[in-house]
Amino acid sequence: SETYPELKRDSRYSQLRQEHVAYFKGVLGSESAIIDGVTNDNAADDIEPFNADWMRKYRGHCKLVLKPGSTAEVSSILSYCNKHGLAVVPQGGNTGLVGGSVPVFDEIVINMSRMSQIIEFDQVSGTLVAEAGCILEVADQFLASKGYIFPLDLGAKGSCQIGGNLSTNAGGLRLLRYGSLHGTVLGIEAVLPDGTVVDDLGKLRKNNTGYDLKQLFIGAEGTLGIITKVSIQCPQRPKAQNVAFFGIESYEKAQQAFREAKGHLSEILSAFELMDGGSQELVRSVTKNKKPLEGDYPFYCLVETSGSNAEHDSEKLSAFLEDVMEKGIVADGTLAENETQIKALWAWREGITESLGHLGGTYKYDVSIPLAEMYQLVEDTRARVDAAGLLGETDEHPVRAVVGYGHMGDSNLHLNISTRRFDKRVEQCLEPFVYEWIQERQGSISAEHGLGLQKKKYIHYSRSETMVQLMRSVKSSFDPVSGHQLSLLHRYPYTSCAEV
Ligand code: FAD
Ligand code: 2HG
Ligand code: ZN
Repeated sequence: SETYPELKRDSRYSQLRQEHVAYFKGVLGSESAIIDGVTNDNAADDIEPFNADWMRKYRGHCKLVLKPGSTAEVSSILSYCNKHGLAVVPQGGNTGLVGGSVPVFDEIVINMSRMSQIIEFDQVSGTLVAEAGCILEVADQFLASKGYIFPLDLGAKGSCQIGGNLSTNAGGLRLLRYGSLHGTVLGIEAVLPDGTVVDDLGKLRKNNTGYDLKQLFIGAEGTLGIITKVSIQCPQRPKAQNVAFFGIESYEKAQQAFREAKGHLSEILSAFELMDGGSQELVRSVTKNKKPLEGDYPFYCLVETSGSNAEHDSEKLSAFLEDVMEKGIVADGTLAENETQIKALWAWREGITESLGHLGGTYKYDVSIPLAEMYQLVEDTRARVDAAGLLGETDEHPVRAVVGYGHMGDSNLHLNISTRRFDKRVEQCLEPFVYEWIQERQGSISAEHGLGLQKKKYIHYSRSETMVQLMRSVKSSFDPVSGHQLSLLHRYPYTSCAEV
């Protein structure tokens, strides 16, 4: 492939032939469930969106997209691919940010968008069962009509699917409040590489009978099987939500504000997000929206509360704001007074990824580092890129800005290097520098986005050889054929044809 000259297609994987396509057409029945570029040269344009990722950074060359409509169809497809040595890549909403959701070479895309039904909901316990292709926002709107909320929220909610969310173990904006999917997911149904259906779609909160194997699929990025159904515990939708937005003079003070927020707001605190001045300036330059605060600050925090009494929560939030301003921790702040203002404030945080997407290419590092040192990574990276002569305001500099933001409440930083165009010199300046920096501090090179193609080869910066070997053996038990023969670990399901 010209896209990845450093990677080689593993020749043990078969090339797609007409007879394979004929089999899949028989399984799927409906014309709209298959995009066939193998026997039809005119399908290239229709296939393109399935080959390119959200950032336009990763691109495959698949010629066949299959959209199964049932677990039985997923099972027939995988079992046939396994027998015939055909490589596949599972795809949800294709909003992943690490190059995991698109092919590398000519893997068949198994797109889950047709499996989007809500299957059942229990009004008393709050248990939702849905197909994996259900869009996160659709699930959440359904739950809103019942007085419940999906325990995960993120900027891509309008496109990402719950099966994709589980597969990346997405964290998002309210992990602080609702915890990780490892805690809220009650059960899954999945199909293994050989077509075996794993029925672990339990609805029990407690079940200590042996290993909790469903946990392995959460965050597996499709390497162990395709998730087809999900059962998840949903909390009551909070009756009241309030949001405050602060301008802060230093990172030190942002940490103090976080401590104070926990003290003042305790059980109603539902998000504490950090944005640096650079990230907010980029959002402003794209959206042209009026900034929430008059002045410019090096840091901003967004604090959200979710509770059952708007007046009581708002009093608490105002008292908190007053206190931190009096103590000189926060330089300026504003409180949203209604739903529209809440949305407008959140847009300054949720809209960063999309705004950066309009400006060119972004190199993204999604990392966990102990809070005290978290922002130092942004400063050190900026200094390095600058020293290499890559950062500047004019077109000959590939890098426009080095910014940081993220889920401060979870010690999860998003370091983003916004470029005018993707440029290998920038990548070489950043990698392995960033990964080494994180390793020195025992951080994680993937806090919530996964490894994908981007970080597959860097796993050792965050995991010991023993851990990687254990992961290999798990992969081999779920996928004896490709797991064993190719020792593939990450990103590639059972049968991706990239040799790494
Ligand atoms: P895809 O991108 O299609 O796939 C992701 C991975 O899962 C791939 O490896 C794919 O092969 C695999 N996969 C997909 N579906 C299945 C399935 N049914 N079975 C097995 N494997 C499957 N992530 C966060 O953690 N927190 C955030 O706050 C956040 N915000 C985002 C904001 C924006 C604007 C964007 C574009 C992305 C954001 N992301 C965030 C990244 C992304 O991980 C999530 O959007 C989401 O979890 C991916 O879901 P998806 O359905 O798009 O999956
Ligand atoms: C977020 O928190 C997402 O907004 C995306 O995880 C982060 O674009 C990014 O780097
Ligand atoms: Zn995030």
